[in-house]
Amino acid sequence: MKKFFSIRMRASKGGMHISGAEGIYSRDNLIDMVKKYTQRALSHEKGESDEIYLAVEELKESPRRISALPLCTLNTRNPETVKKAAKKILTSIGIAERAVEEAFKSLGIGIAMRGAMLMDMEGVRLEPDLLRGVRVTRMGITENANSDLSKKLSTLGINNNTVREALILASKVNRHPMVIAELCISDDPNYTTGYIASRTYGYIRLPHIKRRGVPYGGRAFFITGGELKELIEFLQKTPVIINKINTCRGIASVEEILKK
Ligand code: WAQ
Ligand code: MG
Repeated sequence: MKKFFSIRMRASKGGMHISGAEGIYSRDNLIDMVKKYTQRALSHEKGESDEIYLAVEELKESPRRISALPLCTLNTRNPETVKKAAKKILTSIGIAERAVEEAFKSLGIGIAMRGAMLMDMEGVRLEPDLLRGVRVTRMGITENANSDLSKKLSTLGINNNTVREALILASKVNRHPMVIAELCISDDPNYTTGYIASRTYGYIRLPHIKRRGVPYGGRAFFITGGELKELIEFLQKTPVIINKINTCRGIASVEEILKK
């Protein structure tokens, strides 16, 4: 069996978080990638990190290979239209309107969680640690899939780490049968595009989900059925690698998305 490694990096400056990233790599690429992650921590636009933590860990099971979710961007113009669109989309797959309300409310009160909230279809919080949430790790993308994705995103003018990494995370999360959908708002005050992801509709980017300058965000996973412990184990531990990219298309309206 070929050996795979998880590399996880987290960097800070004067105690302030600067950058975090991770991936799954074969033995052959390990040393190059450790160098790349170190460079990334040192040359971040937020400044040069003075503390860099790198975890390199051999995976004891071979990564599950999955396809990325298809991607599109919704034509939303402000937080109000995003909420409306999110309600239409999420209620169409069985999530209660009050659960969507609850998710937006919880993500908007400014509590910075390291991980995601887990919500049932009615909006009841289920994560064991309500302050920390559930942190998804051990995901990556193959070199071929990454260059295919970069090409497709470039034609849309959105080829950056933020989009690529969010798509990888969402593709892992929404792979699990207990996950019905995910709602995400970046915690970067200058990054105002969020997304909804689901197996039904794929990864839908939501421009202007928040106003510029808001320094918090978060993630909510809407879940149903099954064993919570097993889901959390999957999200935190099971290695998953994207080896195939789906269609990436430009701007769409809610109506076009719901037609699917
Ligand atoms: N697992 C679970 N939750 C996480 C993780 C993780 N690995 N990483 C971040 N979060 C939570 C945490 O509460 C963060 O505050 C919040 O999500 C936002 O994280 O296509 O950059 O890393 O243009 O700021 C969306 C891209 C970018 C949309 C999302 O999230 C697009 C983003 P951030
Ligand atoms: Mg962030």
